[in-house]
Amino acid sequence: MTAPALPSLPSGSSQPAKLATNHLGLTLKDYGGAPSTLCNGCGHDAITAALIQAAWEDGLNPYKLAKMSGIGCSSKTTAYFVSKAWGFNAVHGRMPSVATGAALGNHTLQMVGVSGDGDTASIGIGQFVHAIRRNLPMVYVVENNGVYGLTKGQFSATAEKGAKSRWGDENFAEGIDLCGLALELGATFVARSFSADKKQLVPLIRSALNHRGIAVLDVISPCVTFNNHEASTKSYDWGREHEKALHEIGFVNPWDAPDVAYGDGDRIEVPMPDGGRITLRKMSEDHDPRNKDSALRLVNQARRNHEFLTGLFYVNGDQPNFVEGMNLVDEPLATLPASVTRPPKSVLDEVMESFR
Ligand SMILES: Cc1ncc(C[n+]2csc(CCOP(=O)(O)OP(=O)(O)O)c2C)c(N)n1
Ligand code: SF4
Ligand SMILES: [Mg+2]
Repeated sequence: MTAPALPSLPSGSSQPAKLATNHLGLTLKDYGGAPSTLCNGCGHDAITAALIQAAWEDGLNPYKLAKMSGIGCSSKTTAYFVSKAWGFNAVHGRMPSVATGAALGNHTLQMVGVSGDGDTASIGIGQFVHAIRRNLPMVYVVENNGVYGLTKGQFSATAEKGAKSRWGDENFAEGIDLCGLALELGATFVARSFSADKKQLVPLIRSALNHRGIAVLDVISPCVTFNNHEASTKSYDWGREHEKALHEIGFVNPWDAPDVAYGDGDRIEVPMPDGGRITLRKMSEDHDPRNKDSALRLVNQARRNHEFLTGLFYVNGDQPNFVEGMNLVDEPLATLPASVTRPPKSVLDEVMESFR
């Protein structure tokens, strides 16, 4: 990915004056992308709508966004939002390595990765593990439908043991719980949501966008073509009947209206590094998302009880991210002149001499 010379943002003057604008003067439409080619009703498209809404509400600069993905129906999502942003569609399961390079090349970009359960938990699991271990500064969305949608609905590694396929065969292996895995690996932001729950998903994405390290968002996203039948635990019906939200979540940026109201009573506020804050109002559990032991207990309990628990499990905004740990210069490496990035032979000779 080459370093962007940032063009100025459109004035929005081509939009009718009545359309609402965010703090950059952009309308929701400015955050749109190419028309989706996914099946009608696919959960992934609802996540796209939530991503667009969150990016608009949060006033994300489209020219400062890098959308990263792998391969799968889910990985096509990055084409369907913020068309003015940068983007890279990597090899299957290899998005984290490309994102790592992009983060080092230009650490001023906001990185959003979109992957699938196959792309992440099957072929890409090694890459996922190291992106978390390094606290790569990115929002990592897994559009989790329990199957390889693009290749006709085989079970993925997140399908529960005993889950039935559309054709009636049974999954013999235990499924991987991506939130549990992320917590064990030290992820600094871990949440689960449901593609049909936009009210919860939008503030979760906004919170993730304002996190300084890796923000893992496991979003259950029904595949209407291959995994939306009666025996599925990743269908719309199952999700709607079983979803148990931990809390009512909101996100407030410094430029949001000061009178944004989130009800009182059992409310936690989590300040974010850039001055924004996450607001949480207790719903089903007494859980403080700054408490990792409690997060692990809840995720494990939900897994044991076959419950579909959603919300923000854990957040820790204090840990340095991968780029901070690298002690990079302030200017993006990608825009440094060759005279700085390629020292002349005389400098290399000096280095070699110092080893003699
Ligand atoms: C190296 C490699 N192996 C296998 C494939 C075939 N393939 C394409 S997408 C995919 C699975 C995608 O599943 P998932 O990430 O869950 O996305 P979904 O389509 O379900 O959204 C597979 C196995 C490939 N493209 N490249
Ligand atoms: S096959 Fe499944 S995952 Fe792929 S677009 Fe269709 S509904 Fe979505
Ligand atoms: Mg899938």
